[in-house]
Amino acid sequence: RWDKIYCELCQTILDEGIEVKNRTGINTVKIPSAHFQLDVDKEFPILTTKQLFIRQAILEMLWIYQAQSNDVRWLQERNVFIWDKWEIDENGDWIDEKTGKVLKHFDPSYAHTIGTAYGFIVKKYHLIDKLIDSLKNDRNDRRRVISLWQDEYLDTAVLPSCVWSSEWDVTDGYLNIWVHQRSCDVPLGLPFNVTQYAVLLKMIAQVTGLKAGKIDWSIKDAHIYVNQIEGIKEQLNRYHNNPDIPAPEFWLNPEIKDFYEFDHSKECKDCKLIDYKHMGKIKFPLAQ
Ligand code: UFP
Repeated sequence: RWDKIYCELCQTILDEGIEVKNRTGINTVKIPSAHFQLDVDKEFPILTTKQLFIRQAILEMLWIYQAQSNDVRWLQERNVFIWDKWEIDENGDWIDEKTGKVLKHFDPSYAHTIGTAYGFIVKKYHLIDKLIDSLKNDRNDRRRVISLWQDEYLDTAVLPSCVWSSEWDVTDGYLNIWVHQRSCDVPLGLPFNVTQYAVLLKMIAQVTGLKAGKIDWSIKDAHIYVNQIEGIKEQLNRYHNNPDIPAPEFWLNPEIKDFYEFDHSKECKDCKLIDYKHMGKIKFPLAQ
C-alpha cells in the first residue's frame, strides 16, 4: 500500500534523520537514500492520508513530457501555480520572493521560463518520441533511459530536474519503470511525483499496447523541511487511526492511442479518479 510505504518513510526520516542546512535557508531533516517498489497494476498510487490534487500533478507531468515546455505561463493558463517561485522575470532575473533580491541572473530570452530544465530537455533530445518508437519497435530493447540531467544545461536551469531519470523495460506484456530522484521534498514533492509518474506509465503503456506494471522509485537525499514536521506528524496520526482506506481507481480514456492526444486543457478530460476517499488537505510550506 502506497500510504503505508509513504508513512513508514516519513517515520524513518523523523526517527533517523539528521538536521542539515541547505541553499533554501530552511533546514531539513534528511536521510541519505530510500527505495520502494509499487505495482500500478494492483493499486493506483495516490495518498489517502491527505488529499492530493491530481489535476495539477497530471498537468505538470504533461507540461514536461507532452507539451515539452519550460514556459511557466503554460501552467498558469491552466490554474497551476506550483512553478511561479522559479519563473525567470522579464529582465532575466530569478527573484527571492521573501527579500526581493536577485538570486540568479539569466539571459532575458529565458523570461517566463524555468530555464533549461525538464520539458526543455525532453524536447531538445526528443526523449518521448525515442521512448515510444523503441517500445513499439523493439520490446526487448535495454537502452531505454530518459535522462533530464544534461551537464551542459545545468547552469542555465533555475532548478535542475529533481526527478531526473527513468528507465523503461517490458516484461511479460507489462511496462515497468525505474525512476530516480536526486533530491526529494517528501511532504510536498514525493506524493505528487509518484502519482504523476504512475499516470505517465499508464499513458505510455496504453499508446504502446502494453499494461502498466511496476514502478521502482529510488531517492537520494530524502528530506522533510523543519517547518513541515508538524504536518507530517498529523498525517502519521491519521494513518495510525485509519490505515486501510482503499485507493481509488484511475480511469484513462481508452480511446486515446497517441500520447500527444491526451487532453491537456485545464480539465484534463481523459483522466479521472473514481471514488477518491481521502482524509482532507494538509498545508505544507514550499521552500523556494
Ligand atoms: N522537489 C521535489 N520534487 C520535484 C521538484 C522539486 O521533491 O519534482 F521539482 C524538491 C526537492 C528539494 C527542492 O527540496 O525541491 C529542490 O532543491 P535542490 O535543487 O536544492 O535539491
